[in-house]
Amino acid sequence: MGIVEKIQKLKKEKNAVILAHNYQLPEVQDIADLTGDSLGLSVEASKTKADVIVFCGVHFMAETAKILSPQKTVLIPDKNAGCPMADMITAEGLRELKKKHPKAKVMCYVNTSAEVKAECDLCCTSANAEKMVERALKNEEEVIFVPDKYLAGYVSKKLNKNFILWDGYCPTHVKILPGHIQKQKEVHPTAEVLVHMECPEEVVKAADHALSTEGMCRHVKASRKKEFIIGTEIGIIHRLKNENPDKVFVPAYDEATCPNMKKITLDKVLWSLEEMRYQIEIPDNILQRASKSIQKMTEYLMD
Ligand code: CIZ
Ligand code: SF4
Repeated sequence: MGIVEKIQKLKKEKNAVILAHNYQLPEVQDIADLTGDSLGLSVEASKTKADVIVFCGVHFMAETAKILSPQKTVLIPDKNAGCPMADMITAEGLRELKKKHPKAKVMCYVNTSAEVKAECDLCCTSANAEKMVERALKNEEEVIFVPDKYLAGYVSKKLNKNFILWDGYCPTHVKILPGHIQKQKEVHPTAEVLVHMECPEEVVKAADHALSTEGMCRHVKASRKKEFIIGTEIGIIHRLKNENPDKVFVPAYDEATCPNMKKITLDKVLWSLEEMRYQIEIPDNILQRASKSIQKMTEYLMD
């Protein structure tokens, strides 16, 4: 039996669902039941009757799945697949910042640990950050927005609202430079340029649209354009090509890869199901408080 068949067989035996983030290796995306962004995947998995969730992504994403499905066993196939951006802020560090701004409301990007989420009033994703600020925080005098200074800067500029920032960023997205985009535009003059909001401001300026990963997938499907320059982790191009076989995708910079996302391999997915490891455990008091910041977000997004 090949590795894919072994994974499928074990998945059935254990009543598991396999989730793959948009940045995962192509072969991992191909064996997943669902591909998407961290919140979308966690929400969908929580609606299933599966006993086990295998999260092919980084640690904070598997934690988010656990927060939304505390009854299920959540596995991450490599315990060292972390997110350097999420690791740039600790609960302790955030508590210090909150002490300096005791009246401020605190919003965290989903790219944070459960411990950090537990210190926040609200959570957001890149797909909904702008909407969240408009709906929940517009009239607040002081807002702390952590940890991504570029996502916060993007929303700040769009809505003309100041935030108290944290010096966090994604090491993969800062590799993409305006010069890379310029170069690709010269080779592909009719292509539309889509970049992630985690990119620095000069890169966003050089693009036609700044979007989340799900925003990119939706935009491309609806667009009449045939060619796209993609400024985010290159793993997403596999999904974009699958969903839009008639369109052409060019990475803005082909070395924009996230080494942590690439730690998940088919071998590790199989091992994870065989050994039921590594299980995500979150202390109950942290889980409850982190869950509140996610619940609040969901409430604000209801129309
Ligand atoms: O929340 C996610 O999945 C991330 C980190 C990015 C995105 O834009 O989907
Ligand atoms: Fe974290 Fe950046 Fe990797 Fe996403 S691409 S998991 S933000 S380091």
